[in-house]
Amino acid sequence: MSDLAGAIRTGDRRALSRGITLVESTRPVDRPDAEALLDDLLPGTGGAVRVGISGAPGAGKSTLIEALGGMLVADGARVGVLAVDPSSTRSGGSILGDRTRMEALSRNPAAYIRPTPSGGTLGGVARRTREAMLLIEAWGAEVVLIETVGVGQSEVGVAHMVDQFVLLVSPGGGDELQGIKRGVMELADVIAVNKADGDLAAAADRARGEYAAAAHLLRPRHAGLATPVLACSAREGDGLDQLWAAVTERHRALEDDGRLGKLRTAQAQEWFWSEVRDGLLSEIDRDPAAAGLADRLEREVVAGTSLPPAAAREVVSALRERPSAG
Ligand SMILES: Nc1nc2c(ncn2[C@@H]2O[C@H](COP(=O)(O)OP(=O)(O)O)[C@@H](O)[C@H]2O)c(=O)[nH]1
Ligand SMILES: [Mg+2]
Repeated sequence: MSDLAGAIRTGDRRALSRGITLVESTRPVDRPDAEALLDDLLPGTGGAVRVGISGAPGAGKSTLIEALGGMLVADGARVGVLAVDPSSTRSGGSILGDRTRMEALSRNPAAYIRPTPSGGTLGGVARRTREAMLLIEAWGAEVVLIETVGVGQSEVGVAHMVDQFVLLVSPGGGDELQGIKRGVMELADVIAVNKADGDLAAAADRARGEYAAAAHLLRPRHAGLATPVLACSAREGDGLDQLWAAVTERHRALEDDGRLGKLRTAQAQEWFWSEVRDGLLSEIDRDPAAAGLADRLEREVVAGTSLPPAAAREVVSALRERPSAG
């Protein structure tokens, strides 16, 4: 593992790929090696600006990442990209689409692009993404961009592992605004209305005003830091430097007043407890008696014949009392 760690530290992209494949492995036999690798690389992590890019399918996230990533590597930065797409395991199509969309960026030796497979538990996805992010930092990335589809809980999970969360929206006008959940807007550090080009330029400008008015009424993610609402065109490359300036300005402000450190500490704490919860749940899954009991009690809860607290206590007791726990 130390050879692999060394190669990753020197900036070897193939070694990085091998490392991420190892930490993504769901085979229990790979876990000790994965953890040894992470331990080895840990001192070299934490140095990147971690940015989540969220938004509905089609908003232009991949196009934005290709353009923004290209801009950053041209400025001399090393950039890692993780694409968390819950649909990717089903169709395979969207990742293929992203690959071609990010073709120029993926050929650049200063960039590393990796689709993060979904499947398994949400906690599992989060763990793989966080660990991949750490490896990418050890590889030397100054910026990590995480693309997530704005459906379900994946974006909330990603918001809890990044420093800056960018919500990308399309210029659809009022209907669009109503479709975006207030909770998601509250997670955003920066809101960008994309496709501000050609026929859509006027609509994008209108939408920008509407989002700005809506954002004004929400609690900002960080007290005292209002949420900027910008317009951009990922296709034309317009407004991307303003977008990046807004992200880095906020990042620096949080770093300077100590809130970035606190945010990352809170994220590590939260990650720890989610691993504890996942670990306990998988203990239940692995113990046939406990798993059977849990299934039966769940049915009773559904049928209304048992109350959840008592049923849960029974499962925990069964786990505690099994012979192997001795
Ligand atoms: N006009 C215009 N179209 C864009 C822009 N950005 C992305 N698109 C188009 O929107 C579609 C979805 O883009 P994609 O990046 O795959 O969106 P994602 O699903 O959010 O990753 C594609 O057809 C893009 O060419 C933009 O800035 N302007
Ligand atoms: Mg995409």
